[in-house]
Amino acid sequence: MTDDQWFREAVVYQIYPRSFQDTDGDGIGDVPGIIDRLDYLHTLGIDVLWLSPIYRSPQDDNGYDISDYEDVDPTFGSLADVDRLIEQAHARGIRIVMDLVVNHTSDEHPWFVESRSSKDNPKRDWYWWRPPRHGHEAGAPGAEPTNWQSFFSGPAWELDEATGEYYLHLFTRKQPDLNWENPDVRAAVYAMMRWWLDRGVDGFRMDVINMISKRVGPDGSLADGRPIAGTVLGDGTPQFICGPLIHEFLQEMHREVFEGRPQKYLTVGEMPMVTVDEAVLFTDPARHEVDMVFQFEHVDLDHGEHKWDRKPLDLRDLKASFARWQEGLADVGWNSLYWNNHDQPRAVSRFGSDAPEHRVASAKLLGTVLHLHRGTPYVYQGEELGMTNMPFAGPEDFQDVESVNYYRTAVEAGADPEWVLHNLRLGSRDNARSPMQWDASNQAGFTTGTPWARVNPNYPEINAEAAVADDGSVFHHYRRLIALRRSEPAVAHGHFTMLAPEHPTLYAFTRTFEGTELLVLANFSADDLTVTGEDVPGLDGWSAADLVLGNLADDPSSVVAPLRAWEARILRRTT
Ligand code: TEU
Repeated sequence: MTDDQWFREAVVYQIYPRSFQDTDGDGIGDVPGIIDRLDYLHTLGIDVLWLSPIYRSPQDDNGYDISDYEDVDPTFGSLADVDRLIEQAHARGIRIVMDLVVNHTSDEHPWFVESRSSKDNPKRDWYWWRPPRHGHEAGAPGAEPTNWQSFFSGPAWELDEATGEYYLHLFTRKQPDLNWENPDVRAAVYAMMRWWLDRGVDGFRMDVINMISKRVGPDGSLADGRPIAGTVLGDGTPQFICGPLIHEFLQEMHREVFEGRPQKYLTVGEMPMVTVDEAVLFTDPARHEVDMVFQFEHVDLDHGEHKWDRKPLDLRDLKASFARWQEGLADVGWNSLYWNNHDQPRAVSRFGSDAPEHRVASAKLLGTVLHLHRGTPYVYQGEELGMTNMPFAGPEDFQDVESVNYYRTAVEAGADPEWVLHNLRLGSRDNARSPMQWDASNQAGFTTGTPWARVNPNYPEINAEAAVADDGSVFHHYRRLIALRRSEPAVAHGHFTMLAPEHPTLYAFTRTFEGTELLVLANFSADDLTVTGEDVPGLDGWSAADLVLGNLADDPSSVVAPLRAWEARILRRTT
């Protein structure tokens, strides 16, 4: 491995600053809070911190709507705090990766304020402005320039009354899309990125970066849209997912921002709907685009007709998806690995079991399976504690703009409110955003004030202080998984082979590297599972003594002993 591939051996920890640690009592997490918790993160053993946005923002989408890229929002602290964070993280060997949100800005960003001020403003073309649809009056139903639906409900176009034109917003109306075809926009973004690198950050997680190149024109199909009971909007995604100039833009970004610097930075592109074939192109080191992408296939498998319509997950589909990505990026490119982030419900409640008797084992099993795939694993704050989904009572418990909009539009369109609520409980992003549970004290040690989002009432039991003190906790299992990655090169570099793809509850695979073979066996169920030589060819060549890490208190007596409820084993042998 060359130095510029260091990210392959790294484990990244995602912080959602708003919910991580508050220090000033305003109920919102802040940068000094992150600094206070660096020792905890160092104990866990992670290499990189990715911070969700802390830039100046009206917080319409919790900071993914940025009004000043080169300043810190006062709720999170100051630039001086970030400098201190960088310094103190680096002192512990931890790198800092910032969120880069440049598909859109806030509508309060000075660029947009200027752009909307008049049709002939020099920055007019920095965003996507269009007159009403031909033959329609501005503001009339259906007058939007295209029928595209926003990701957060409703049309993707908003009328600006003053100039009579519409601007494009794929997300909320307070997140207008930048026009990347304008070279001045690109130059401004690159300059901002260099400014952060000069401050000492170690890379970027790039928000919806595969949407920056668009064909703003054709209507979307109605049938393939993301229907929310009764909507008549269309699916614009074919026009802006991995659009025509996307590779050109990313290569230019690499040249203008990263090339020629003494350090290899980490770049990860968040790419909804990206395919394996596209991901190979994006992550081929020879093409100089990004190191890895966040793809969504595995977290969309339990979606029905649309994101909100959930269906039970079939483990065979999950394995088929992972196997396809492992194989697709085996020779060229690289995978990112995640169960969780700030947009996804909690993994243990979704892919494991949050029933009290299974929570710890299934959370460890999920970590085991994920970290043993080939790719760079991401841990989302609280995942290492087995934090669960929230017990939401009613619609008033939801705060996220996506959830709030969905509830309103779906109920307005005639959907049964109980059904909508049920969908939100399972799928709302608010599940991931409840405050980090540090200890059993008031508000879980997150804040001395009133937390911006409710703390999960299970914090007296599920919290970091208890987990660190308990050698059998999910935390220590994650710590061991990360340590194993350090001591065993097959974890980062081994060749991946999926076994028993058709088995409904067994997740089994091998990793092989320079004479070492790892075998991972995981029981995705609460029933005992007997693994046979048919599932795992050559099973009797393995012995219980090969066990390097299990997830239950007592190790199995033999390798053929049935896997118990949510049991996961990592075995190792040399040939
Ligand atoms: O998310 C992009 C995205 O398309 C989804 O994951 C999404 O936000 C949602 O869950 C769709 O159902 C990124 C950020 O991660 C997210 O927090 C932002 O809201 C969004 O972009 C806009 O910046």
